[in-house]
Amino acid sequence: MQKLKAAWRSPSNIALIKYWGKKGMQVPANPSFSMTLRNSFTETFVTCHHKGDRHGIPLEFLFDGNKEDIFEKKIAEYFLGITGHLPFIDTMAWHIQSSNTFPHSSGIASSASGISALVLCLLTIENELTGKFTDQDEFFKRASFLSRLGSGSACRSVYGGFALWGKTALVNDATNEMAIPAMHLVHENFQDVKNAILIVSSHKKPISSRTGHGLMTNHSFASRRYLQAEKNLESLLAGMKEGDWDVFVRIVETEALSLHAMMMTSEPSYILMEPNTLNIIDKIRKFRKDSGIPACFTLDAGPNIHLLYPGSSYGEVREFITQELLVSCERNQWIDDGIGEGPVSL
Ligand code: 2P0
Repeated sequence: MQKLKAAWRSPSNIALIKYWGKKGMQVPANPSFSMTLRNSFTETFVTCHHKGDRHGIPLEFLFDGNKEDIFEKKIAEYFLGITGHLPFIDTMAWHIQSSNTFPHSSGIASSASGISALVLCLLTIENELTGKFTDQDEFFKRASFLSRLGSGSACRSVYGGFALWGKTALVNDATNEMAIPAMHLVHENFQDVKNAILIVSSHKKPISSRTGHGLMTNHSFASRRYLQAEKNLESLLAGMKEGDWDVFVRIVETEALSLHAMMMTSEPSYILMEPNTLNIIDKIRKFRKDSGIPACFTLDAGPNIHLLYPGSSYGEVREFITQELLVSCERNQWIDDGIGEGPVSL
């Protein structure tokens, strides 16, 4: 029986303008803008063969070599949801192996890298099956579209540098359907942004992102928040086009705190930041004032800090991290990351 194989490495991304709230089938309530990472990625190896007369979609999923039932169920549901787009899924039996470079349970979300790596494998297999090798642009557009259906933020991981997802009058070809690459929209001052991920806690968060997005539906501040995100995107893009780090710092920090403000004012309310999240934020602001280095923080849906800064200040910031920030990190854990070039076929 013929076996087909595909393998991809795909990175995680950190949103600078946050996607928080959606309408219908993974349609974002506001546009988001992200930076694709270099060192935090998932590697996925997929093999499949014709399932014969077996029912359903036979599927086995291993994470770090171990069977993972919860992920397996999620992938099975996702596969069912996209068979309309990729009908061959339903004719095959699947074996999927995945691993992440970022430490297991470091509190770093893996859906963006995990889903995008899986989708890229599926599309490679589709190409093998049909013998039609779509051009690169089409391939990645489709990858972004299908990733979005699995996890919104995953659609942005398909592109290196910066990516923009969601319709906005600010950029002509921006769409809710998929992300578009956005490196060309920014000044060369932002070609080498570094991201130190400071692990404040690796515990499982009490409220999933899916639930959090859902709580935006009846949120008192939702419509204002969506307007704010659009306005912040406008300011950020204008600042980044000019190479202005001061604008970058101001908008990126506002976005991070607005995201968490939405969580704290949801009904029911919840808090994902921890005391050490605030300790680190204070120290970063003080460091910026004292050193003049435009280092700033952003947050994902969790307590960990993403410290963003220009690559030209790597030495000073590294010293700041080891001298002042690691005491506030769980088991001194941090990840030395930065802007990356996007997925790679293995
Ligand atoms: C983002 N986050 O823009 C925002 C900001 C986290 C904080 O989107 O329900 O896993 O799978 O579409 O993408 C995390 O939620 O949510 C997220 P689904 P996702 O990155």
